[in-house]
Amino acid sequence: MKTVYIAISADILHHGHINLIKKASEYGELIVGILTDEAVATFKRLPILNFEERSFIIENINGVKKVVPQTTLDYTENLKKFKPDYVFHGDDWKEGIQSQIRQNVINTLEEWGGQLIEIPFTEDVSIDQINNIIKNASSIPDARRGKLKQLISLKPIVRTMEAHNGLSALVVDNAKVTKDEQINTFDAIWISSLTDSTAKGKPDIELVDMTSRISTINEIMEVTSKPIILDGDTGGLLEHFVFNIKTIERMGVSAIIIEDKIGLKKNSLFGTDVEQTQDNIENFCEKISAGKKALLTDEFMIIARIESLILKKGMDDAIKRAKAYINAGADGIMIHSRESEPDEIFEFCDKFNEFAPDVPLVVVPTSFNHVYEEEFAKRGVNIVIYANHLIRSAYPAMMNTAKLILENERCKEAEDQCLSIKEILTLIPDE
Ligand code: SPV
Ligand code: MG
Repeated sequence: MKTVYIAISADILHHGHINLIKKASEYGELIVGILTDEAVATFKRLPILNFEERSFIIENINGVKKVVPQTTLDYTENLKKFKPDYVFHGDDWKEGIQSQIRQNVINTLEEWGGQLIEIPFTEDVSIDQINNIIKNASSIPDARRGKLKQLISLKPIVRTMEAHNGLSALVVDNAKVTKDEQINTFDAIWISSLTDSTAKGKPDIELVDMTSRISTINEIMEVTSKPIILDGDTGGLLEHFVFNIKTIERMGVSAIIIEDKIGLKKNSLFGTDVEQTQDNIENFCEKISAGKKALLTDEFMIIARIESLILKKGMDDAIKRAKAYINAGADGIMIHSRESEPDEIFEFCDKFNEFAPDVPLVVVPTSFNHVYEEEFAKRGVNIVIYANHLIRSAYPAMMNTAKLILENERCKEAEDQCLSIKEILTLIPDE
């Protein structure tokens, strides 16, 4: 009896898959590689059904002999293990991101004389349309809120980018780069106090009030489906925090990060150049505990942000606070630094892993910007936040265009810097 192998994620099942299974099973005993939850989350998007559910469906389809996990998009590991005589796939992977995966299949099969059989792609299935329906459905609050916790459990690191209005949020939601057989996208959206304030022409001193911040969150939620992490500044007065946090949770935000400062808050990247006061441990723990008590779901996360390194209070203080904040109920810790080298952040990570390896850890590498995500992930960081990069790149581009027009006293010279009129008219679809 010959053996046949196919690999699918099986999260959305359509007649194209059944067609493939039917044809493949005619050639021998069919083994179906099901992409693991980690693989689907890394290479596609968060799975709707988990691995066990997807496997159960597939192993009960006529013609399937057995299902096995496939941990990456690449088939090589499983092919070497099962040495199938045939691999089946639709003929739609000759170009684009999957072409290298296809080549690896051909090369591996050659080792024992196996064969790749490609069947015509089922034309009348629109995966884009199905994905759009899922995207819209997953933007509602109850579907969106839990996504951050899910991503933390499934991805080596949750890649998060700031947004400060609808347009920048669309960039975060839609930016996509194909690289080394995988598609890189952002996983989550950071609503930064710095960029939300800057976009309104205001300083980052908790001057932009909660009503205004909620309006920014709404604007961003209307056009995106990715999970949202809110920069909650100091959280304000405890008495206000417990109300605000309920509103944010109800809206479908996934997490709030509050920093252990009091008084007039200034941006952390000023460090000790300006006067900033750290809250005492007891007070801040009380705020965390009160916040946790006010919540209605266990999906929403309160992440405590430690400012000890920013304020030059030392590593021991940072570690002491991390322990206390976790004991008070914090669902995660953000450690911040404004050093250009990551040494103190790495030292914190190492120490943190000794007592809280399972508590999500967040970093914001604005100043230690040369560190790759992979390095952070290896050190146990779960979320990396690019906290201000869209607005910082937009401003010089706008200023440059403004100056070109002033210099030339007409707008022709600025044209090359701009989106074409056709592009801006079609950038936002009207339905
Ligand atoms: C923000 O983005 O507003 C932050 C991060 O709080 S930082 O600016 O680095 O303090
Ligand atoms: Mg901030």
